[in-house]
Formats: sequence, structure tokens, C-alpha cells
Amino acid sequence: MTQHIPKVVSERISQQDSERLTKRSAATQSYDCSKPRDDKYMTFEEMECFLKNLCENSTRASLTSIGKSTENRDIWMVHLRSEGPKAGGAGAIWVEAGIHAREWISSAVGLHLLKDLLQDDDGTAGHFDVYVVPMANPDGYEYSRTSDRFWRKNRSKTSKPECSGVDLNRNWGFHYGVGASDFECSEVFKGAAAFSEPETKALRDAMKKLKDNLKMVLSLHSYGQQLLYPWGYSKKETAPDTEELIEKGRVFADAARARHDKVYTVVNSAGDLYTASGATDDWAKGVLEVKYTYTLELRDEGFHGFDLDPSHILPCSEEVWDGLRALLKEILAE
Ligand code: 0X9
Ligand code: ZN
Repeated sequence: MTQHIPKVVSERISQQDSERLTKRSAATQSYDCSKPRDDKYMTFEEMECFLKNLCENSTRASLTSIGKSTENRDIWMVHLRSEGPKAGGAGAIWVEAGIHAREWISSAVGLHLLKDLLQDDDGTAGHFDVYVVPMANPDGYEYSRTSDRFWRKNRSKTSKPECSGVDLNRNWGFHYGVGASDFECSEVFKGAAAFSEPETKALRDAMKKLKDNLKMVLSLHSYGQQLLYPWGYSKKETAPDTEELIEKGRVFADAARARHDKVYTVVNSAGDLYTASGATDDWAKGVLEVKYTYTLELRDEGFHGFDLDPSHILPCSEEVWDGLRALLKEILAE
């Protein structure tokens, strides 16, 4: 079942929001909003302007706020409607980026993917309904940009006044609490309860609406150049469809490597990285039963880590697009 979201952006964005998105601060005025930046990491305000521009200028793209962050920023979702003979029939793809504040490359790649998906150069992506949330943690991102570069969590208040923030990738309700912390000051604080955070609630509710139609969920993170497949919550349990997850994952990695010779390894989350529950991928697999769910750790392999130069934005986006397109082609052929 395909979810129908109105295509005209103004149907979903209030007059007030629309004015705010158009009226930009002086710092953003040098950016014309027509394409994602590759010379620097964008401000949240620049991202909003780009998203609005993209959806106003395309008949296939629409923009919806799926909820508000703790500090009242919008969590934007772009829906790229399927087209062509298989329209709607190929299913839906979910791409989420920016859950971790300091992983700036993830949203940068998410924004570039939007442009590539819409351009759909070989007609693969257009068969799918694609939903992209390019900035899932806007408060954390802005805090990382302006106050604390290596901030990871969101910015909600906890019971400890001196420690804010919940790790949004430990807050999803599937085997909640394994490999996560109860301690508010920890980087991997799981929150007071599963889905205690407005950001994870918004993502969950939007994904639930697509439930039966979802073929793939891809969560963009950094760093490590790894395509992680579930489970993350346990080394002992094997996720359904593991063989196919690995097989399709290798298709991604081969195509990505062919672009700029960067190696992405296809590995099991708990077995090869570490045990951690409460992440998007496990919840989508375990609760929504989506066949293909991955976390993609982008560039680099650790030399610069989170502090990746913006010169990587373009090549990293290109290799991910090539990998994703090849993977989608395989899913389409199933
Ligand atoms: O620990 C995480 O949340 C992810 N790595 S990161 O360095 N970007 O923080 C990996 C999550 C993998 N998936 C699960 N553990 N389910
Ligand atoms: Zn991350």
C-alpha cells in the first residue's frame, strides 16, 4: 500500500513556515539553495532552504515535517514519488541521515542523494517511492556546529541538569537497553524509556505509516566505510534474510568501490562492530519486518574520523549513489 502525501509543498507547510524558510539570515544569503553545497557543511537553515527549493521545483518531490525536535526545529521528510510502469509496485525505500550530531558527512550525503534520486539517470530509483529524512537530529547538529564539534546526542534535558541529550540510536524500542547506558552523562545514554525522544517518535511514526510497503531502510552514519547488517542487539541471534542482506550488501560495496576505489566492508553489526540495541536498523527489521535494513558508516576509515574535510562530500556522495543504485536494481529484479 502506498502512502499518499500531497505533492504541493504549500499544502503541508504553513504560511508562517514558508515565510521563515524563505527569509534567511544574513549568513545564509550567499547560498542560492538550488543544490546542496559541496564546499562546506551546510547549516540547518541552508538545508531547509535547499529542501524547500527542491520540492517547489519538482512535481515528484514533496516536503513534510514529520515532527519537531526538542528545541522545536522541524524534522523534514522528502517523498520522491515513484513513476514509470512499475510505479508504486516496487515498494518504498527509507533513507535517514543525521541521527548522530557530529557525523556531518551523513546529512551532506543524504542531501546529495536527493538530487541523484530525483535525476534518476538510469531509471532505477524512479520505480520506488523514496522517503528521505536528511536531518534527523537538527538540534544536535546545530549544537555540534556552534558549540561542541563532537557532540553525538540530541539536546533534550535529562534528570541531571549538568548532562543533556539522549543517543537517538539507542532509543528505539526493540531489545531496548542492550549495549546502551542508563547514565544521563554517557554518550550512549538510552533515554528514560524507548521512544522517549520527539525525534525517534517522529521517525517511528512516519516509518510505521509505510510499513508494509518498505523494501529497504538505510541509516546513514559515519565513520568506518562499513555497511552493517542486523542484528546489532545480539551476536548470538542471526537476523532473517542474512544471506540476502550480505549478497545485496556486496553489490553495494562493489559498485561504490568502482567509483573512487574506496572499500566498504559488509559486516554484521554486533559480531563485527559491537553489540548495541535501540538503533533504527534493528527496529525496522525486528518490528516492521523490513527485509533490507542497513546502517552505512560513511568515509573515512578513521584517519580524520568525524572531522572529515568537506572535499569528501562530493566523492563520498557519488560512491554511495552508485552503490545504492546498484542495490536498488537488484531489489527491483527480485
Ligand atoms: O553505534 C551506533 O549507533 C552506530 N555507529 S556510530 O559510530 N555511527 O555511532 C552503529 C549502529 C549499528 N546498528 C546497531 N547496533 N543496531
Ligand atoms: Zn552514528
